[in-house]
Amino acid sequence: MSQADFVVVANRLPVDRDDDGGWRRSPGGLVTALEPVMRKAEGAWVGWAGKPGLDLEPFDFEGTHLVPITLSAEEIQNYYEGFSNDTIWPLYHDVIAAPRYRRVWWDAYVDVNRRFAEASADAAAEGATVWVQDYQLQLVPAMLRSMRPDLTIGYFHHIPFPAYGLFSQLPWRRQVLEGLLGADVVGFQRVADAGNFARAVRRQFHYTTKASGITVPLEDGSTRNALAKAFPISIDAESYIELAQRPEIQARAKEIRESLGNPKTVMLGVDRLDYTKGIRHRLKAFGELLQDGKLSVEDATLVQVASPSRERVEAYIQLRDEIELTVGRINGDFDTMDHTAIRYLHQAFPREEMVALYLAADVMLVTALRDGMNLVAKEYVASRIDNRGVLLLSEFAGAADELGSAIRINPHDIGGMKDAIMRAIEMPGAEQGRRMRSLRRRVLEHDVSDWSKSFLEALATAKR
Ligand code: GDG
Repeated sequence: MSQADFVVVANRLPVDRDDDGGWRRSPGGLVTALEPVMRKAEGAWVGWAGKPGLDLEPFDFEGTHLVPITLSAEEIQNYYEGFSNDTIWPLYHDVIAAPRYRRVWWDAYVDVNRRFAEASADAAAEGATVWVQDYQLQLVPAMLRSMRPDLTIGYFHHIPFPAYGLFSQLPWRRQVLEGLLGADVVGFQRVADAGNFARAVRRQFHYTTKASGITVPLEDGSTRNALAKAFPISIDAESYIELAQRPEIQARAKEIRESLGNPKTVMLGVDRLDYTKGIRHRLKAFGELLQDGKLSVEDATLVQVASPSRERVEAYIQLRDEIELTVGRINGDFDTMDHTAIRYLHQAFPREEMVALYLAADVMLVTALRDGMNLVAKEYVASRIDNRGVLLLSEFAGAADELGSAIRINPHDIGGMKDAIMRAIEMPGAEQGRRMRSLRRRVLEHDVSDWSKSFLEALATAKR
């Protein structure tokens, strides 16, 4: 079997299977982020193909060697829906929902992580660089290091790393830290995440940390160095600019506004339907503004795209019910024959339509209660080639560290959020332009290729 000098390991392969058995490049944060890197490197990608029990041989797709990992229906339940999405996800997002600690889930997580590590060890050439992605695979770095000490191993954590007081709830906290410390570089979205990780390592193992370096003792009495540092992820900004410049997408943006009855202000939310995104808080603020008579449906419509996500995990089923009840109530109370308060779409759209929505929206609402980065904020900014529009951005999203010219909000403060929405709606064009230009400068200067470049450079340096 051919072996690659560069291997990405992620829970999912970067492709989805059509009903007719063909493959399509999949949408979503991580794939969007890594696609340009992979295209250049001609590397291999190890991941699950997205369907239970699917047992496939490795194959090539658009210049990448894909190595599918088979997961049984039970493993998906325990490793993915259970430990990854019902233990780690809520714990790492500040226990917005209660994490569930189940030993059968942990056992499956260990087994599946080992399978990913073995497949990666097989796919990697002598001395190769392996880049492990995200919280589903926290044990892979150490497993891989023990199988293949010749490899250079990076790990990037796309979601927050919580404060020690929360992290320490995890019954398997030591195993998880040991797993991550197997990497030469452990990358995080925010400086605070890297700090939380280093603190957890100090508290659990009493290892020395200095600047971003962690000294990890080895069995033979020597030490190695692991770097824990922030590498804020970004987007392929050029591709959003290109879409935003297309006349048919601009025409579609106009059409969207017309179909909403041409309200003075179109507000937009785009999220996976997830309790971390603060969708309920956003609806509450908007509903109260209508109730208070500060806004009417002729003034403002909120378009909320809530793309379906993790639909078999209980907390998500419940959240969907709550959101849909709230949307129904607000629309029932305030809609007229010609205008709606909230145009709610529990659907996924093509990227072209997303950019048309970004162009149609005067105000973009990113109200996450906790979010690693939030790429939607950056996509909105990149798409605004007209330098208009206002971004409301939660301070609990990683993007807030970079996008200082957004209107910053605390989504728990409903009163503050209402004021911020009114300020955004009323913001003069000149101020919108000033802020948007500065936001765009940041996103265009630091796009996803800079992100991967800086991570991979740090990795190369760390190994040397
Ligand atoms: C995780 C972290 C971190 C959404 N609906 C549709 C659609 N999307 C696209 C967006 C964006 C992506 O999905 C979502 O990325 P986010 O960053 O906003 O959030 P997560 O999915 O939670 O991603 C996050 C990210 O990883 C990367 O590190 O920023 O903090 O939680 O690109 O546009 N795309 C299309 N149709 C949809 O309906 N085409």
